[in-house]
Amino acid sequence: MLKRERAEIGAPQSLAVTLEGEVAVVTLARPNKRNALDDSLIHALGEFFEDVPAGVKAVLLAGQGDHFCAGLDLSEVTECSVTEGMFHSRMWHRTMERIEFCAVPVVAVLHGAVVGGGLELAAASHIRVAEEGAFYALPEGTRGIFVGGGGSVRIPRLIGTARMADMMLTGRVLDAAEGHACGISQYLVGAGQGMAKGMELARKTAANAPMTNYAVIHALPRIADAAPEQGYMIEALMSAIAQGDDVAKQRLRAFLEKRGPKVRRA
Ligand code: 1HE
Repeated sequence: MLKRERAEIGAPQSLAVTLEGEVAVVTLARPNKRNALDDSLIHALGEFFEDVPAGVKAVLLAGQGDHFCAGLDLSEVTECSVTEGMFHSRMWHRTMERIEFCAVPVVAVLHGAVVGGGLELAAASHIRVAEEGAFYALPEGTRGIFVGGGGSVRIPRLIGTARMADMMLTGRVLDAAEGHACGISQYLVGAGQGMAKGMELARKTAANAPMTNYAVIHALPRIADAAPEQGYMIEALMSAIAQGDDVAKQRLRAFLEKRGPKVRRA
């Protein structure tokens, strides 16, 4: 198994990156600050996801210590002007878009606090695995601010606008089971099992045809946002492109020649 330290590929201390075969494990590494996202960490995430190292086919995103992420580093914005606040939010948007529209699937492992910008970060990932101790909140309401990392677009897609409004207006905290039931996580596992499950899923996605992963990451959310008649056209184009790829042809032939995997009951 190939395992390299991020130092070889260049990143600040608050972001640890190791390569495990075809999966890059990207870890928020400010446990003393509960992985609060300061500018340097947001930049580092943006740089990593803008240019995922060659050979990486999936990313596992996690947080060091007892929590996934405490959201925005509040110490950095207390003196912000309106203009600085605007640019700050747009800077977060760039990073979150690089994650959502990354070249490869991103699996986030959620444990402990997944709050504010931490939930925005989780929402920009493609698959979320939650451990049973995870909890979700949007304390922006109680802090006198608003989400600024794309959360108002992505979080309602997961849990609906009404639930998000409730979390922001009342400070409601969802536990892992509630978060799972309302669509934050696709997988719910026991305490300490998140990384193993996340790695298993990341490896599964890494084994897909690259064009299928590309279509799911780039075409699916855009089709979902499009008017149906445009969605059907984008789907037809994407479908024809994916089918035309050599990898798809080989996989289809393998199934017909009894060499490909069958779908099994869950
Ligand atoms: C922080 C941050 C932070 C912790 N910015 N420093 N996010 C929030 O409003 C969540 C604020 N954090 C918390 O509610 C709690 O820290 C936790 C529930 C996440 C964890 O509690 P706990 O008891 O494990 O840790 P702690 O003792 O509260 O915090 C440990 C240290 O981390 C402490 O610093 P220290 O120097 O006193 O040791 C905390 O001050 C520090 N810390 N969270 C800065 N967020 C793009 S817009 C996004 C908008 C938002 O994300 S708003 C939500 C912000």
